[in-house]
Amino acid sequence: MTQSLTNSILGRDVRKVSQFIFKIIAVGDGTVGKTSTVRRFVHEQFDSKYVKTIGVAHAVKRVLIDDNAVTMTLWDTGGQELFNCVRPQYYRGANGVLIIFDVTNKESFDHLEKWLNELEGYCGNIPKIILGNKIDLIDERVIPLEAGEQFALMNSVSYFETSAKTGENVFDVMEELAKLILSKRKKSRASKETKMIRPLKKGEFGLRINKRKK
Ligand code: G3D
Ligand code: MG
Repeated sequence: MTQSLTNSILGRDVRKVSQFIFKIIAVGDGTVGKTSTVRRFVHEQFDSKYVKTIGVAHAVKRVLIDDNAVTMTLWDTGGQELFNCVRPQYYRGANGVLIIFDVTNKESFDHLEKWLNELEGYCGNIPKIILGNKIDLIDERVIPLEAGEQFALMNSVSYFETSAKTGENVFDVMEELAKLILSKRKKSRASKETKMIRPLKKGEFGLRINKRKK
């Protein structure tokens, strides 16, 4: 389970805890709830009256996942989704992404394809999760759960529904994304280590391999 690092690291042998830093970004149309989702996760609050930041801002949350201390840096566009000039800086080095739409806004759902394509172009195949946000607005919902699930399935991406307002599922989503990134990191580390194992060649590292006398 994901827990706040400061609370749960106490009493553990810190040397046994692996350290990771992940850059997480959120993409999606304006007003779908990117800033609110990040704020809910990082600050555990929802505030509809906050002052919108300008430019790319980021917040940090440290969590413990099994024996891995993960520093999640969550980037926010600060409402500049339409400005192409900030995009490359935003996408650069991202390890995982939340693709968010608003279940009460059909257009934001129809644009998921565009966000997936843009991501592929900037980041390649990085761990990603699609989020249908604002599920607390039950009467205004226009995209049913099944439509979100089907789109995600067709694109081989996990799907969650959230409410940044009530906090429903927000921590579960972040935990899932961190786990996906961790498992990708560990796989790539393991494959690098495997590549390092090979028979020594004659003379390598000053090693003398004597030929057998016949
Ligand atoms: P963005 O960063 O994707 O542009 P914001 O979206 O996080 O700024 O949210 C846009 C508006 O949607 C805000 O309303 C915010 O309060 C609201 N919102 C975000 N998430 C939810 C949610 O889960 N449920 C509900 N009911 N509202 C949500 P205002 O009025 O401040 O513009
Ligand atoms: Mg925003």
